[in-house]
Amino acid sequence: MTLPANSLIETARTLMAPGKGLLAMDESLGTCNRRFAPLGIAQTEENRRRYRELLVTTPQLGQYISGAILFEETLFQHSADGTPFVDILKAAGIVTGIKVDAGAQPLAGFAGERITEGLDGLRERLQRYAAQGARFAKWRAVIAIGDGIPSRTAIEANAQGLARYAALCQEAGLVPIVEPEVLMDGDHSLARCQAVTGEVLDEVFTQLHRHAVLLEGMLLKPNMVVPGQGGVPASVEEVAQATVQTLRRKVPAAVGGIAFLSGGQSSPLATAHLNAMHQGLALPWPLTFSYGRALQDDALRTWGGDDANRTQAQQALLRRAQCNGAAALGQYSEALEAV
Ligand code: 5MM
Repeated sequence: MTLPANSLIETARTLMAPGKGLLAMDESLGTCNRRFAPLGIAQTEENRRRYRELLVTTPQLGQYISGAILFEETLFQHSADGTPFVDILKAAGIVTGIKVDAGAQPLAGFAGERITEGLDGLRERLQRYAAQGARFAKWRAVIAIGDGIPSRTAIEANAQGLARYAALCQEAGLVPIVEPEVLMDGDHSLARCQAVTGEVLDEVFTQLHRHAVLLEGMLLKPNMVVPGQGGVPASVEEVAQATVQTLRRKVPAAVGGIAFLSGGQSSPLATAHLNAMHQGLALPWPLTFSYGRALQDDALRTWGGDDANRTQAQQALLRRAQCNGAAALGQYSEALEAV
């Protein structure tokens, strides 16, 4: 009999396979609507289904994508010919995951800060998701940088939520992806992002230990250490160096792997940053991507709601997946963009 711990570790290893990363396609209704609106795509369930069918049926996607994070609606959807998306992913060698948080809400008493909700009934939901074929899950907490924020209260409350979620996932046999995102909004410096990211990671791992989460059977999905969007820009090397330094200081070597979010960076920049992180010191954990926008932006724009553009859109997704797969090995070069 396979012990649950062994199967968690095995799933985590599969997700962190060399040269592969994760496709985050778990936009909630509001986020998906915000992506569709500027392109004039009607914000309907059928259009979300069509778009996500395009993504999961991309030929050769499994060469570079180890896992796909789905929104709950998508987990139970089918392709036009009636094949469940979960089966399409499985046939492509891609592990199915599910976003299980219920989104971030204002944190009472702390203006400008948010707390991620979704713990109520989570144990039961996880059973349902596992029965539908999900083998990993994701929960995102958001931390804003600004005047006097983040507060210790926001950091501690969000870290505790992440740890309680992670423990419930492991109980259900699902690998938790723990996503504490320090936002890029603002004009703060690279150094400020590094300090806040470090403080958040310290608290997240304190809480994960308190909640007895098996580190080898979980993955971390952090932000890269970047200046705020309105701050003084940093070079690719500065971002890579600050990010790796922070993670080496704060993330235990036992963690199954680290897969970054892109957080609003342009697609090529997110690739270049990941690649640069593989040019220096040996790393104690595999380091790859779990991008949403930085994998999908080109594909969504190319599709634009019209299935006549489907093949080109799939090629755009595959291109980004291939470039980031190379970056996860430190083998990316701009020449790959033109292949
Ligand atoms: C930070 O967002 C995650 C990674 O996406 P990017 O690479 O675009 O930053 C992403 O998985 C996110 O958690 C999902 O898109 C769900 O977000 P919402 O806002 O819809 O809950």
